[in-house]
Formats: sequence, structure tokens, C-alpha cells
Amino acid sequence: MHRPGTPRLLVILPAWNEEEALPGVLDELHAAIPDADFLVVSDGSTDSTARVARRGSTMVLDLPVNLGVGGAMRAGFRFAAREGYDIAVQVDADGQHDPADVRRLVGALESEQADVVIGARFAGRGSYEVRGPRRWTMAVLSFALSRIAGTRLTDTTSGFRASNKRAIELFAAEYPAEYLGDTVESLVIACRAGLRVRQVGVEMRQRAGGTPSHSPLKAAVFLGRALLALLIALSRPMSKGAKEMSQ
Ligand SMILES: Nc1nc2c(ncn2[C@@H]2O[C@H](COP(=O)(O)OP(=O)(O)O)[C@@H](O)[C@H]2O)c(=O)[nH]1
Ligand SMILES: [Mg+2]
Repeated sequence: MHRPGTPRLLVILPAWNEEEALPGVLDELHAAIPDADFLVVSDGSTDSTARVARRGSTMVLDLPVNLGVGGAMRAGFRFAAREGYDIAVQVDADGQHDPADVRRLVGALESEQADVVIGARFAGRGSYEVRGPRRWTMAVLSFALSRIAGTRLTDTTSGFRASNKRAIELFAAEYPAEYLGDTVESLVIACRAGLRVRQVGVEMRQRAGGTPSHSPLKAAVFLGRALLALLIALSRPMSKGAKEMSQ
């Protein structure tokens, strides 16, 4: 529940077939951030994700078709913009993100005067590791986006992020839908609109249950596509909305 006089915070959880982990994750989040509101976006889950998500005051968007994380987040940002939230934080529904870090991300929006704060693995905390082609692709993406953002970014595909009102409004209007491309391209969109992107180091936990939605091979293939998406995003002229924001 929101406390008067503080920013209104919405936690958005994209959830696809997460009936196993979601109830525990929601209980933990509610306990850690009692002043936040929670929105679960399930799109075409074939299990009881949408039903188990209706815990306490949690709000649920139960979409009939699968849009992928990007499409689900776009719906979440539109909701946040329409309802006038000041801050939106994207958190995984599988328990991999530590609820205690949500406040650190939100705190960094202010202390770093950032519009978007990424919870980044590989930033000196935790022992999360990936290997092989996936690692190399992520390194290239980090290098390219660090240049674009004008700051060191080590984890451009992280789905753990806080956005302020400016970023919510931008992402409600344009948020890419491509798997893994969404994380990368959304950062390009933010930077090009003149938003300030920063990161804080986080530790990743094990999944609390269920299975990852994509195999490592698929993740590698899509990361390759993310690289392409980055090139395409860079080659695109800025949209009218983003142009206005950057002025
Ligand atoms: N709404 C929605 N959420 C998804 C979809 N695919 C994955 N997710 C969610 O996105 C988060 C991260 O996905 P996950 O499979 O754990 O990816 P990993 O952590 O990179 O292995 C989890 O909360 C998933 O439930 C999708 O198509 N739609
Ligand atoms: Mg996960």
C-alpha cells in the first residue's frame, strides 16, 4: 500500500508459466516492499499463473496470447503511465531477483539522478557466470551500449530494472517486443531520448521453481539477434516522442 508523501512505486512481474515459483516470490516481495503495488503480466500462460498471481492486493493482467517479455512489459508500462506511477521496477517472477535489491535500484534513480537503473550481474557482486558464445555476445553488447550510454554497463540483457516517470512514459509509447532484443533495444531507445541510464551490482539467485522459458542455445541465438537489433535500433531515425524528450 502506498504511503502518502512518497513516490508511487509499481513492481511489474512478467510471468509466463510460473505457477510454481510465483506465490512465494509475491509473498517475499510484499513483505520486503509493503508500500509498493504489484502487477503480474501473464500472457498466454498455459498453467495457473494468472490464478495463483491473485494474492492479496496483487493486480493481474491476464492477456490471451503470448507476447513475450517485451510485449508484456509494454503492457505493464502502459498501465503504469495511465495510473500515474512515479517509478516502475521490473522483477522476474521466478525468484532470481532479490527483493532486497529493489530498494537499491530505486535509491539509485535518485542518488545517480538516473532515469533507468539496471540491476547488473557481473558488476562485482555475486558469482553469476555465463560461458562461450553467449558470454562473448554479451560482452560486445555491453561494450557497444556503454559507449552509447556514456557510462560503464556490464549487463545489458538484465531484466531487473527501475524506471522513473520519464522512462515509464517513453516505454509506454515504445517498448520493443523481441525476446532479449527488448532489453537491449529499450536501452538504446532510452539513451537516444536523452535519458540517463546507470547500473547497480546485484546478485542473482537460483530459480525458486519451474523451468527457464528458453534453452541456453535459444538464448545464444536470440542474443545474436539482439546484436542485430542493436544495429537496427541505431540505424533507425529517432521517433517523434523520443526526439521531443531529448530536447
Ligand atoms: N509475460 C511473459 N513473461 C515471460 C515470458 N517469457 C519469460 N517470461 C518471464 O520473464 C522472466 C525471465 O524469464 P526466465 O525464463 O527466467 O529467463 P532467464 O532468467 O534469463 O533464464 C520470468 O519471470 C519469466 O516468467 C513471456 O513470454 N511472457
Ligand atoms: Mg529466470
